[in-house]
Amino acid sequence: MSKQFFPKVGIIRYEGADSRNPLAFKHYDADALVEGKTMREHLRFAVVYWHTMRGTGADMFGWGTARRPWQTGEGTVPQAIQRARALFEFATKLGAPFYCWHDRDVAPHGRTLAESNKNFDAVAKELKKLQADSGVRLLWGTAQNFVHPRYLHGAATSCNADVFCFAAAQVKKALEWTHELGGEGYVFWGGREGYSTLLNTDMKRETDHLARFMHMAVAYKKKIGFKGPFFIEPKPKEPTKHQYDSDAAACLNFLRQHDLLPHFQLNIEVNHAWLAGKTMEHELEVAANAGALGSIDANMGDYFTGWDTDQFPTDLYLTTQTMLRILRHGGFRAGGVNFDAKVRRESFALDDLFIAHIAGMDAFARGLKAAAAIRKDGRIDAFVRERYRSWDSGMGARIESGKASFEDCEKHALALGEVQGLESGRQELLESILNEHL
Ligand code: XUL
Ligand code: CO
Repeated sequence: MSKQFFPKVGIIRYEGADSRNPLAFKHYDADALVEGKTMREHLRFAVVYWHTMRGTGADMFGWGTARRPWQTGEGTVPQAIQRARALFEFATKLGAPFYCWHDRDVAPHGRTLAESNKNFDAVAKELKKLQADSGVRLLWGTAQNFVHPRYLHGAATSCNADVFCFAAAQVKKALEWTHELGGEGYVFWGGREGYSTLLNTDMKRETDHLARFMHMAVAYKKKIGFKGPFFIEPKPKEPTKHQYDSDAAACLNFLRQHDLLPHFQLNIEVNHAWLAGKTMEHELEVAANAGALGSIDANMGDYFTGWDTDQFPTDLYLTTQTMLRILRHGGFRAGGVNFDAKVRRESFALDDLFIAHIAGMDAFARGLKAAAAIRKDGRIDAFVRERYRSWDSGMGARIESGKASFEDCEKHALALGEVQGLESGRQELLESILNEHL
């Protein structure tokens, strides 16, 4: 075996709820069955290249605090290959079946597009070997169209058409490698696709360009034979003030308006939902109801810091509500639970990377088990069914089937005199039933 980056950490094993070993799973038992599928199949965990391999803990006020044994700066291709080996050692020891990348996480920016492409090719070839040796697969790839200064006004929505071409070229290349590496899907996160002031912005033109860009991507995907879904990742702000893909509903509206919906699903991220003033379960439900529930970026924000802190998801209410929605809608197909999360600046030790992922995986395993137990218990589902029973027959059924008019409703209401028998919504009862399973 080549050089190890985590020599003090072995394969992380399931030891059960009584274990006090920080480097063991207490709840994630990959082969255990839940609703007839293994936890591994349900959760489809993925490790991200950007935070886990390239994050240093730097913030707007201070330098990085973590020193990693692989190189973290922009670096060279040989250093990027070392970093790739570190990622695969990490994912293998953790038992994560998938990973995700941006093109520029994998390989350094070159001075020109041609040089960047060459760097990417060199490292991606190594990724292919590492995938084959380890069995770790690519959940999704994406193009990093937001770090380089050329994207300061946006990428696909830039006021400058040349910038659009650079962004298109990057997505083209990233799609080719996603396809070559057997990626399950491909993500678009419009990091700079938005604006800071309408005084300098032609919003109609920018969003039309974004739609044109997506249609080009669909055409290219077909051309190269990539079969996985495209995912759009909503986020309302940060870095821009108004991002066009602001939440699930805005994304779906954009996709429908531009005849793109058949080609796209959504990648819902917890912290982005919160920035949009929505819960994760709300965003999942909106996506699922449009047949567009694709994948999730698992993290969470901080209730008091109103920004994208990308913390590891350790909140059991969050993971339970998330897994309830996901189970209800039939589970992931091409998507999975991708840890778009970073260790705190203060958690700079190397083994914190393992501990944080274990905490997130255990929290999701508990959420999965609790969600399955709540479904088996059946009281919450039965309550919801009962709550809408007036729609199952009589006037309700006539309205649902489109057979009733306003005049019919008026006649019905006049005959009733007043609504009788409104029932309690019983939120507290339902919350306490959920708590019984935590
Ligand atoms: C940024 C974010 C991205 C996307 C991929 O907030 O979530 O890392 O997941 O570009
Ligand atoms: Co994300």
